[in-house]
Amino acid sequence: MKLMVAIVNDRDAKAVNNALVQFGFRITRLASTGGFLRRGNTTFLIGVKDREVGTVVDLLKETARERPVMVPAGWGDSFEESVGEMVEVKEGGATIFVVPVEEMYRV
Ligand code: 2BA
Repeated sequence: MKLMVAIVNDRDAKAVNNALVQFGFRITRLASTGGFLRRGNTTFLIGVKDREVGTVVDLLKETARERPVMVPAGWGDSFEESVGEMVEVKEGGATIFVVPVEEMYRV
C-alpha cells in the first residue's frame, strides 16, 4: 500500500476531487499554502494499492493544469528587490509524493 500526497492548485481541486472519487479512490483534502507563491493550494492524501499509483498519477495529469504566473523578480529572496521587473513561474499541475505504508486500519 502507498500513501500519495498530491499538492494541486485550488483552482483544480474540484476537478481532481471529482475524478478521484468517480474512480472510487478514498481521499482526504487539506487546505494548504505554497511556501513560494504563498497562495492557497490543496493537499490530497490518497491511500492506494501499489498497482493504483499509476492511475492516480494519470488522473492528476488530466485534471491539474499548469499555468504561467508572473511574480516580481527576486520574489522569495528579498522583498526589497521585488519591485519592477516581473518573471514567469509555473503554477499548478500536481506535485506528488508516494510514501510506502506499513499498515492501515479503519476501525
Ligand atoms: P509554492 O511553493 O507556492 O510554489 C509554486 C510554484 O512556484 C512551484 O510549482 C514552482 O514552479 C515555483 N517555485 C517554487 N519555488 C521556487 C523557487 N525557489 N524559485 C523559482 N520558482 C519556484 P511546483 O514546483 O509545481 O510546486 C507547487 C506547490 O507544491 C508548491 O507551492 C508547494 O506548496 C508544493 N511543493 C512543491 N515541491 C515541494 C516539496 N519538495 N516539498 C513540499 N512541497 C512542495
